[in-house]
Amino acid sequence: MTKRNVSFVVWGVALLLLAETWAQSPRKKLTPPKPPKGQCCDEVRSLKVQVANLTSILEELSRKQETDLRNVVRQIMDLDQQNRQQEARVTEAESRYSEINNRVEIMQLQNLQSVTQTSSDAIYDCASLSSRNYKISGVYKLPKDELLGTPELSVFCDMETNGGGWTLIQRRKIGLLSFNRDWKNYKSGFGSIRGDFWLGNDHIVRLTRQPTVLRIEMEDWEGQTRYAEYSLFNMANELNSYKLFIANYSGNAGDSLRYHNTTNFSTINRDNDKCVDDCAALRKGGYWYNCCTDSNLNGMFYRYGEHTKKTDGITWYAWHGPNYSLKKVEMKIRPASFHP
Ligand SMILES: *[C@@H]1O[C@H](CO)[C@@H](O)[C@H](O)[C@H]1NC(C)=O
Ligand SMILES: *[C@@H]1O[C@H](CO)[C@@H](O)[C@H](O)[C@H]1NC(C)=O
Ligand SMILES: *[C@@H]1O[C@H](CO)[C@@H](O)[C@H](O)[C@H]1NC(C)=O
Ligand SMILES: *[C@@H]1O[C@H](CO)[C@@H](O)[C@H](O)[C@H]1NC(C)=O
Ligand SMILES: *[C@@H]1O[C@H](CO)[C@@H](O)[C@H](O)[C@H]1NC(C)=O
Ligand SMILES: [Ca+2]
Repeated sequence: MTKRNVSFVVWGVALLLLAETWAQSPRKKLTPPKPPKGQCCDEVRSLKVQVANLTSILEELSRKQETDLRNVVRQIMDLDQQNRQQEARVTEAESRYSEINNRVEIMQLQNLQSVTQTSSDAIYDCASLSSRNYKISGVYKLPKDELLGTPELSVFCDMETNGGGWTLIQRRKIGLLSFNRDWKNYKSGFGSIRGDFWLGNDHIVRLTRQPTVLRIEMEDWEGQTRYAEYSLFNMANELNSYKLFIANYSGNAGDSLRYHNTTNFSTINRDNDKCVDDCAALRKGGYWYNCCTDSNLNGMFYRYGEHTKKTDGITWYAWHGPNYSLKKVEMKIRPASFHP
């Protein structure tokens, strides 16, 4: 397009020169009929104007080309910057990834070193993780520890409530999982660590070998929350039927575990309660049944509308009586020696 314009201009200039020589020539010997004098000079003037016009068009064109070029350069620079930003984002993601990797490696390293560690150094529970500055609530993997004879265990840590360092041993909130299970199930644990679960009696026994605090948090269907805390919580081993020992209640839910103090654990297939009835079968859970309940945190989950009709629900008598099944429960433990 530009080339054509240039040749147009060249053609115009040639025409102008031709016209000028023709106009300046004193002897007009041209064969075509002579144009009148005025017409000739008008034509030259018009050609001059045209040339000037063409020149200005040409200048404008080159100016336009320059701005076009500048725009292209700017676009390239923009793209380059975007590219650099994207690269920075990738680098950031990579560094985060490697940070997580480092954490995993540290855990593995600690796992390897655990044989030579004293038990106070070991990653033993969520409290030890909290002391090592892991302050985000969520799922953690406790490495196995030869010295303590503990296998690898996934736990959910509450790192926020009242200073954090809590290892969850139970949660009810979704309601799809049955808690009406047998001795073996309660012994090794069941459910999903982010949802509803029982950590397992053997794991709980192991985690409570040192003086331990138990905290129970509850929510009702009206959205209110209450808690009960026992500054001493202990569970005997399987040989002693996972007998419960609790002391020193505090909280605002009322003390509905005291009635279960010093009773053995019962399940649907193991009646260890202090009653002629079979409480585990009546209350449809695994628990430290007396005769039978003042609370039943592993009972049936009932949804809103059904939650006040039965006596085998998730109950805490001191708060809502024997016929009110709670919406949410969490049981969590931490060493009595823990200092946030
Ligand atoms: C100059 O060119 C423009 C268009 O490019 C045209 O509109 C204008 O009439 C021209 N002027 C003369 C004197 O030829
Ligand atoms: C609790 O279990 C132990 C053994 O596991 C047994 O000796 C004891 O009698 C049981 N206590 C009750 C009240 O059933
Ligand atoms: C549970 O029983 C033990 C032993 O009898 C007792 O020392 C403790 O105070 C009791 N706990 C509660 C909350 O009553
Ligand atoms: C009982 O609990 C209170 C406060 O929770 C605490 O100060 C006290 O030391 C506890 N007593 C025992 C024997 O654990
Ligand atoms: C709870 O329900 C049972 C039967 O479903 C009933 O006999 C009892 O009176 C109820 N108790 C309360 C406190 O509502
Ligand atoms: Ca019985």
